[in-house]
Amino acid sequence: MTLHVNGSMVIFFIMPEQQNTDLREAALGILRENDIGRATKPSPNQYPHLWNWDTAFIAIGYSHSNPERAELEIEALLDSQWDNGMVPHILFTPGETRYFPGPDVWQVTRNPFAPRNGLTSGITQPPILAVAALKVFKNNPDKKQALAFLRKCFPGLKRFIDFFLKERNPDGTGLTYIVHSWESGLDNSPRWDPLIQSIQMEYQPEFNRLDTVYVPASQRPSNNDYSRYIYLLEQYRDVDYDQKAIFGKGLFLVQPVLFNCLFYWSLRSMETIAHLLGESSDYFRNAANNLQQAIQEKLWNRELQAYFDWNIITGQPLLTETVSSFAPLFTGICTEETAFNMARRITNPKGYWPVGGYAVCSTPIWSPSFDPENYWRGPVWININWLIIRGLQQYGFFDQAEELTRLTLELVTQNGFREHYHPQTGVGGGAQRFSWTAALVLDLLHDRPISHLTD
Ligand code: 9WN
Repeated sequence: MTLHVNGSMVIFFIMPEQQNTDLREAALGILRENDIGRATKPSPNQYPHLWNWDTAFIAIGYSHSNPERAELEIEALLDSQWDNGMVPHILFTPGETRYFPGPDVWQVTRNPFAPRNGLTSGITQPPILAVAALKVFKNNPDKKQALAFLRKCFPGLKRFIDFFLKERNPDGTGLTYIVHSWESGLDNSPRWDPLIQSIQMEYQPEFNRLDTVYVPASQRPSNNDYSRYIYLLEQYRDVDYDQKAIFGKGLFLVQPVLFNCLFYWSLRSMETIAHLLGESSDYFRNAANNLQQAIQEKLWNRELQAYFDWNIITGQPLLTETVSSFAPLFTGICTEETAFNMARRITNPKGYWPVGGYAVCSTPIWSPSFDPENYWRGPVWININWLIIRGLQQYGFFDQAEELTRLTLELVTQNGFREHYHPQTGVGGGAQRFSWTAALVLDLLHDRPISHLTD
């Protein structure tokens, strides 16, 4: 049995229980290594700031062993919240220059709602913070402290929900949209190719990439795509990050399945949190019910029997199937029949679960865009597996969920805590010593085999 930690290989000849203890210790070591004070960065060099949905996963990881730290992670991220409720996708570490684009490029203080120190990006990321807050509450045996934490972060969590319902709700159903592929969290997914490529740039942005210093360029977006990412940023900066003006530009406007399913899960979590605090939960329950209906009506494609993102610019679905099409499984909002079909597709060796390899591919093997090494275009991601495991459990596919849990833990044990993994060989790619991989391994180890049924 081998365990790779911090790039070096440690050899173990041990029984499974001991193996789990070692993996747990190694995972906690990664989180400690990435500690930057009140919170944890995603990885030592590639991502040296705080990222929105990474922080939520990290808090979940910490919640079993160190509830105070888990609470602090969420509080630190909420400190970056804009006055319009948006929790930005990045909270920058002062003086840190290893990541591009930094605060000098974003220049968010042009917007009256941005924090006055300007140390954030101007866009958001998948809203899973409320889900994390509720899990942190549930996993803390000291309920007095746990309740005080919920009370403290409730206003911020609510304002983050409000942001989507007020600023990003064109249909009035709560089906929210994103304005940049970075907001999706699955930045380089082939789903975005047609949108990114159709952006007509009026000029070529000038910049130096830093994301290929620590990670091979072959695992990162092309220069062509990256120029368009920066072009979008500059276009939004030009309108001072005003939400209406960004919408009006019509450059990248999508209502994604995964993003909306996470939003739905957050609304349900907020319903519970409000209830625990003795507040009215009607607002969240109504919003969740409306969103559930909107996902079914707008994102479900009856003809193809699958969920697809909606491109607001063309008024058409984006008919590129990737792993994110399965998101309704973990929210529990699809029918038993659909869940059965999804489970069959996920376990298909020609699609997402290669024989002798590792599931779940972020883009199916049969797709012309499949690339086993380029991020979000094929590799396995631990946060996605964590969500799929929950989905399989929700619909009673316990054997498949258990097998995916086992494979996921084996993948990390043998290849280290990487950002993502080659689905056929298991070799790690992207950033090294990646925090959410460590955090979600901690959660999987803690809860085996049935972890999320009560949430
Ligand atoms: C841009 C930090 C983030 C994750 C995203 C992942 C990647 C950033 C990048 O890293 O995105 O936000 O520079 O590639 O795609 O999901 O939150 O880990």
